[in-house]
Amino acid sequence: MDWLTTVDHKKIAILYLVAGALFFGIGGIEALLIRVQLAKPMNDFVTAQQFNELITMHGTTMIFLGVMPVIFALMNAVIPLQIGARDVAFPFLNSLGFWTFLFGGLLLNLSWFIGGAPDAGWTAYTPLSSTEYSLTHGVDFYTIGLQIAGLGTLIGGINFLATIITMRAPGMSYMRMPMFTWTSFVTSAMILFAFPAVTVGLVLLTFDRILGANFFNVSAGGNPVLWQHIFWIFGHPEVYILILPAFGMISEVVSTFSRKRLFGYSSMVFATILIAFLGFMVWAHHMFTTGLGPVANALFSIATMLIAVPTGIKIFNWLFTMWGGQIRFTTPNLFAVGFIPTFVMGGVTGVMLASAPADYQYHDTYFVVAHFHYVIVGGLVLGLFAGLHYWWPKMFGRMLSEKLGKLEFWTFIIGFHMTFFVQHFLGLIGMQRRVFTYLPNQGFDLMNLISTIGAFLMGVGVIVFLINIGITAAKPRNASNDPWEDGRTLEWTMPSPPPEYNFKQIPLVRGLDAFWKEKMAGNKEMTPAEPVGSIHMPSPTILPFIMSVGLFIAGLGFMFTSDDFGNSFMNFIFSNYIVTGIGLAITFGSMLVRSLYDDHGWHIEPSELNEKGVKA
Ligand code: HEM
Ligand SMILES: [Cu+2]
Repeated sequence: MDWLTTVDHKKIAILYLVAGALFFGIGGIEALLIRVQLAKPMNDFVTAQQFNELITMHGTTMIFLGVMPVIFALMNAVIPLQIGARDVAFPFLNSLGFWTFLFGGLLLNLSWFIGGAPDAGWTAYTPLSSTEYSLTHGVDFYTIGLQIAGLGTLIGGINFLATIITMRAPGMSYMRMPMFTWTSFVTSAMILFAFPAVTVGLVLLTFDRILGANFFNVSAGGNPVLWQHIFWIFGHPEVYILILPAFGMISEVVSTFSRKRLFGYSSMVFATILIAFLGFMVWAHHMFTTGLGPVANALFSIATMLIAVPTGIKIFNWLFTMWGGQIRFTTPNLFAVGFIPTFVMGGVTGVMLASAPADYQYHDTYFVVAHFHYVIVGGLVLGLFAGLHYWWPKMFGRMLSEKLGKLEFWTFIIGFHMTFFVQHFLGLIGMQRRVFTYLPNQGFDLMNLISTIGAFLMGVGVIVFLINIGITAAKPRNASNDPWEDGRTLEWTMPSPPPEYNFKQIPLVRGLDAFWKEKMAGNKEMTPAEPVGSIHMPSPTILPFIMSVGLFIAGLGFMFTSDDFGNSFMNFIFSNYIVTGIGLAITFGSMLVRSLYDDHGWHIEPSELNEKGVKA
């Protein structure tokens, strides 16, 4: 029960992780079903409609519901510890962000059972996603589910911005912040600017579909290309929202396991900011073939290619960090080292796609599919595995098995390259993306089969990870404060898992890699910046959960307003917005309670400070 009411960032991290694992699993099964269908030509394992639903839900689930929460899980678990804070800036909002995210995701997946799954691709291009071509409620689930989930992401981003700006320990200037905190900070700023765009787009599409508006309807003066602009001005930054935290994780892991400080720290910070800026300037490279004209295409081409510069800076800095270091190939470091060449390959195909004339050839082929899987799976997912293995002992107090970790790494990365490497060539010889089957003897057969086998091998890698987690959970909780022994940042100064108040005394930061600096000075602990005193804690609350349930009900109610249920009572409550109203009343009611009822939290007194600890 306390999981529903918790406002502790460390427990919310675990909630995000569980939710992420759930959706990642669903998205993974969808991927395997897609690959089964494509394993041989003229296959009839699923129908064309089911195939469209599978690719749409796979893409949507993976990007919005699979990897985002795992990123948020690690941000929640690590950032307050890395900056020497007792919590995030707004613990209540932190929990609200999680629950809206979860209920949005559940709503989206409910579409499999009622109303039909979305089928217009994860980009939901109009007019394909209009009521004219998408007849089921699928796209309504998409617009409303993502709206609710996106609210959670936006809340989370704002919270991390406020946390990192205001809650750093004394002495931790911006240029002393660990790299993962930096990239999360920039990611949060990107969320703040990118998510409102998709919010607006989803509202417009919802209005078109449910209230009969005409924003994207050509016959009534609307414009479908408008949707593409709105989607990608969010969508391209979104891919950097995903990759930047992974860059941060790789930086931490590579420097820890090389026993060296990160090479070129300030250039890393600068490159991160530059990538974020350019990330907002290049969205139309997704639209070269829509007829923007040569001037726009050329400018967006060049802007896109420029991103390779700060990205290259990062790659070389990681290599120089390893150069001359005492490298240890632990599981996290294997994933980090495997990440580097894999991500570079994705970057190279990105620059190829950025060339507008070439893109006319590659666009909407498997080449694009290969590109974005190299960056998202080969980049982000490998980064997440590195980060999860690295911080697992801090989050749960137990070390994952290294043996199984290595097995998991090799099956996953071999499976990954088998799956996606051949897709470059499939694209170049003309296999289109998003087609549910293909004719035999076009040269597609063998490579598709290899791709499918590789996908199952990746699945094996994930299962080995789950087994590893299961076995580890049965072991005693005995990880030390600094289980990798070469920890450099503040999170390694405290017990694993940390007590619920994090720091008994807020530490004084005296340089970059604060803990390492103290170790080198011969100190075992940080110097405290304050005397031991009573610690103020926020109270647990069920309100965020209830607010999110309210939004969930309102969303469902709104979606079915014009349906005929063949039952006069059901028709009445839906078409008169009664269900919607009840849902909104629940949400606004809880907001009212929250505003009227003062809750000042509680205190942990110095005498209790040694007993309390979080239970993971
Ligand atoms: C040097 C860096 C990069 C460059 C130059 C680049 C360039 C491009 C271009 C030009 C396209 C459009 C291709 C087309 O539709 O014809 C594209 C698609 C895509 N890229 Fe990248 N990219 C880069 C990095 C990334 C990263 C870091 C990610 C994600 C973490 C990413 C994710 C995607 C996705 C998801 C698509 C496909 C979207 C869709 O149509 O469904 N890219 N990229
Ligand atoms: Cu892009």
